[in-house]
Order: sequence, then C-alpha cells, then structure tokens
Amino acid sequence: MKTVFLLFVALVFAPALLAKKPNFLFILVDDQSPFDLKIYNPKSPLETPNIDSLAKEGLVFDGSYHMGSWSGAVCTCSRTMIMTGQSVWHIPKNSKKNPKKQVPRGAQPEIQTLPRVFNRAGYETMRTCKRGNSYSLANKQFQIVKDATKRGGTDETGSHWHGQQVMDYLTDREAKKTEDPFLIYFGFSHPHDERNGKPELLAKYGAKNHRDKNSIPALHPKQPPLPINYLEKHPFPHGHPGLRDEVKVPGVWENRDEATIRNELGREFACSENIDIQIGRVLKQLEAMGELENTYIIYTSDHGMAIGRHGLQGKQNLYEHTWRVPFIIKGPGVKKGRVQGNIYLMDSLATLCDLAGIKTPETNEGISFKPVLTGEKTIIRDTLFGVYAGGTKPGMRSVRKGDWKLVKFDVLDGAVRETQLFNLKENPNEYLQQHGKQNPKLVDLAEDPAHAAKLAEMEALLKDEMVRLHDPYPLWNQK
Ligand SMILES: [Ca+2]
Repeated sequence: MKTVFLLFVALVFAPALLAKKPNFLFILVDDQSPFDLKIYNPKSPLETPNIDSLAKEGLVFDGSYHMGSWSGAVCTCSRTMIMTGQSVWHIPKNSKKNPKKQVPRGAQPEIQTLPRVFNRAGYETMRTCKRGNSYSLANKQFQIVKDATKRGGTDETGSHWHGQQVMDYLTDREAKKTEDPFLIYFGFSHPHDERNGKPELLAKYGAKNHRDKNSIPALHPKQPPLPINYLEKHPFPHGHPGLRDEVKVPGVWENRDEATIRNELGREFACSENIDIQIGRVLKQLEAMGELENTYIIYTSDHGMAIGRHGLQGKQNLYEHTWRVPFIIKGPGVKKGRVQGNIYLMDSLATLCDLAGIKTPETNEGISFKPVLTGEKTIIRDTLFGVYAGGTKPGMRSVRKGDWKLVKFDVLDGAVRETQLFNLKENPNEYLQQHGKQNPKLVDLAEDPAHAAKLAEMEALLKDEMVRLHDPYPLWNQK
C-alpha cells in the first residue's frame, strides 16, 4: 500500500518538479502609438526588425488598451495598473495631488504587486526603467533595480543604457549559474520626449533636434509623412488648459504645422528604432544562454500617442492612436498570428501569474488572457472602457463594443459637451467631419439620425461601465 502511495505521489508531482518555470521579459516603452509600428501600420517608415520578428513568431493583439488616467501623467496610472492589476479608479494614490475620490482596494495594495508576487514564487526579479511617473512602492520591490531617466542621443544617455542593464544582469546570472527563473521588467525612457535620437538615426528619418521655439524646423524628404488622420487643430478644446504635453513639448510646443509634426515623428522614430536595436541585443543574449525558448517576451507601451493625429500632440485623449497600445507576446505555447483580444494592460499581472502557475493576488481585477494565447478564445471581454480625467472634470470617456465606439467630452465647466460615434470597422482612423479631404463619407456619426438607436445603446453601455468601475464623475447627460 505504501509503495503504491509513493508511486502515486511520484507520478503526480514529478512532472511539476521537473518542469522548469518559464522566464519573463516584459518590455515597456514610454509613449508609443501602435500606428508608429509597421505591424499595425504597414505604411509606416519606422524600421523595427526585432519587434517585427517577435510579431512573426508570436501573437499580435489588435485590441489592447490602457484604461486611462485621472492625471495628466497618464504614465503613472497606466504603470500602476500594470503593477497592481487594478482598474483605473481603484489603483492606489501615488501622490497627495491626486483626486480624493478614488476607492483604493485593500489596506496595503502595494504588497500585491507584480514584483512581490513573483518574488514570493521564487523568481529573481529585475527592472530597469525611467524614474518617476510610476508606482514607486512596486518599483522598489524588484530584487535588482537599475532605474534612470535616459533620453539623450548617446549610448550612455539613451536607450542603450537600459539595454546594457539587462545585458549586465544576464551576464551576471550566467557567471553565477543562477537557476531561479527570472522576471525582467525592461523599461525604456524613450520615445517619450525629449526625443533626442542618435545622430545617425535622426539622419535616417530626416529629423533634427529642434530647439528654437521661435522657428519651425525644415521639411526633409526622409521625414515620415503626416499621420493619416492629421489635423492642424482639434475641432474643439480638449479640456485641459495649459496641459504640458499639448503646449510645452520641446520641438513642438503649440505648433501643428506639417514640418513640425513630420520632424517630431522623425525624432520619435529615431528613438523607437534605437529601442528595437536594444531589444535585438537582449534577445541574442537570451538565445546564446539557451533561455530564449523558455522565456515569454512581451512588448508593449504604457499608452499611445498623438503627435499630430486629430490635431493633438500628447497622450491625453481617447482616440485609438492613444487609447490603444501595441501588444505582442511570444513564448512557450503561444500561438502565432493576430487576435483582437480586448485586453487591458492591467490584465498583464493575472496573465503572467497564470503562465507561471502562480496564484493571482486577491486585489487583482484583471483577467488572464492565457486562453487567447493558446487559441481557445479570441477575446476576453466584450466591452472596453477609457477615461481621461486629468484636466477639467468630468473629462473624456470612451466605450467600445464590437465595431462601435463612443467618445464623450464634458469639460471646461460645461462649455464643451461633445459626443462622437465611430464605426471602427468602416472608419478605423476615426475621421471627423474636418477630415473631409481624406474621405467625405467617413465621419463621426453621433449627429446622424440613422444611428440614433446605436448612439443610445452606447450611451447606456458607457453609463453601466462608469457605475461598475466606480467612476466618481457622472457626465452631463447621466445625472
Ligand atoms: Ca508614458
């Protein structure tokens, strides 16, 4: 009987003991629209061969979003959601300046973070990233922290530095023959402004580090073309007067002319290509160490970015170029191809736990999208919610279901109350009436009586999501 029992124990537990825990390389760039990348916009001149091969060997998400922000520093909310798996109105307050209306869940939510959960599970956790505009309590829980803000145009002052921290960490592991699996949070400070690219990459995209506020940069044939949904001016005030990203970004300021926008996109692309080069170095090192096959590699950004799209410059809006994020994952058992997914960045915690066989912490609200990675599902939720409430309140809200998307602006003490309705299948670039030259038939449909029923349905859906997520600021038509 005893022998039979021992045999049973051995059969049940041996595979688990023998199976090596997977590693994770979580790559997070700062401020990148999915439409900068060829995988989301084949016409983009941005060259990212390493990201392209990740996409080819892994799964590309077409429906990956960040849930939004109640602060002008969208990075802070987004990164806190990644670290905690909590939704936008529940994430812990990070500074006294933030609104008091949030509803923090759990007495010490900081202990339920990505690094803490993986530390407990026996992982070695390492991070490199920019400093600030993130959840500092979580950042310091990584066992190895190499943070510095690197936005210069040299190896020491730019993205190469972040790449080197990961290279040094991997070399060190190899020397010490470390057996514990790793979770590397590989963050970059770019392509967030100031976008000081390396000279050879700036030249490739026809861009200059423009520093004179009183002049506009020269046009250059190698500069990226204007974005497809470019406007000289957004049709109405977006509701955050004096917002740094709309009026103070060095090289752009309040200018939205063709030369300024194309030059700035060139600078963004120069920084993004350098990030791709750093990713290439690290992937090559993982391959040399024999760790590549057992490592999940995730590539994403904390949020998207406008840079001239819809006449906006910053990250404080809910158009697809900014609400959406690029999201690619490759690793053991992940199927290749493209998928809608309907994921938020906050789902990363639950998914990484699921892939590692770790219990998801109780404070988590995200949903594991492992069933999408294995091909069992194509989406994990029907409805997506977005908020920007960093300026005048209530701010902007968006909701998406299927091909339909509603955006509401309720800002400047009621002076701006706007509604937009898009069919994203027919109008993926969210052309407004002002984009008449691109396609006069593709417009915002909110005023179209033929779509009144769809509008009402989406309004109700938005209200439901705001109630469900404890949004503290009802819109003018929701009282
Ligand atoms: Ca950011």
